Amino acid sequence: MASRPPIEQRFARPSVMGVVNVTPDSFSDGGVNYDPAAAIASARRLAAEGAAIVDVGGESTRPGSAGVALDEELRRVVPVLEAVARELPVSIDTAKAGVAERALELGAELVNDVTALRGDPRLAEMVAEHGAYVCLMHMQGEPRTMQLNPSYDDVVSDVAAFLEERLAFAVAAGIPEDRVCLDPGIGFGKTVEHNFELLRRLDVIVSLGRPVVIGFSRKRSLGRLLGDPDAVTGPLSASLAAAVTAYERGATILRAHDVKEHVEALTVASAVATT
Ligand code: HH2
Repeated sequence: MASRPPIEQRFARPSVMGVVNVTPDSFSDGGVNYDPAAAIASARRLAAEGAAIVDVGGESTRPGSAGVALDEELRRVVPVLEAVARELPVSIDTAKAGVAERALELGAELVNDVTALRGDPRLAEMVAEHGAYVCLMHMQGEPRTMQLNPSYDDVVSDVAAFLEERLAFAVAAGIPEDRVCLDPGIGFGKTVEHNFELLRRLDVIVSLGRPVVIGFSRKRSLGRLLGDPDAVTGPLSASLAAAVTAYERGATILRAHDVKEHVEALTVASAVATT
């Protein structure tokens, strides 16, 4: 098992996780990084702009998407990982053990699994064997159908109970607790109100004792809150406000597409918090 510091030491609060979607169909970027050369250049740019880690993904999880086969996901991400995973801090956004294994062999240090180790029975073991960091994210349902009728008794306590259970599952599978971070999964089986309630009461998720990741960047709830009921994305201005308020409520890692602007906004917010 690789020796690594606890994730809270590895990623200071706040840290920005830059997004590189090597996909033709992500909701947020219209396929700009589907070409490997473009994805490699983007990863390097995001790191230079101050991303603490670059999250490389080969499968869109936007509402309505059906997923991709293992071979296709590998075909998309491997050339990018080969070029950058030993040069930059990299996470792999995947639910497949076969993709995670290749990424970890190529130098990725974190597995970002939107299924919180429920999607592939081999993934927990893979993370444990490699001593990798892992992000466990909450999602109600699956991407294809998750936005049809999201419902909770109380979204914050339901998500907290889920994350607590998945953390216990990860630890039982041999993943040290100090390698795990948790994410309430903004936009994954949630209405606009659910997403904002999760931010409003983020302290409940933070009190689980693990670093919290928030990915509000460009998400449709931002565009819908601003008055467009059919929005499929949200603007940068709103993404920055969501990231800063998440940070102020205790989030550690902010997952974002526009890294430079997020680093600048969070630098100001953290100067206020610590001086
Ligand atoms: N959001 C997306 C994908 N992965 N991972 C975590 N931990 N948290 C998130 O909020 C999250 C995530 C969706 O955003 P994006 O990658 O831009 O889009 P797509 O899934 O369409 O590629």
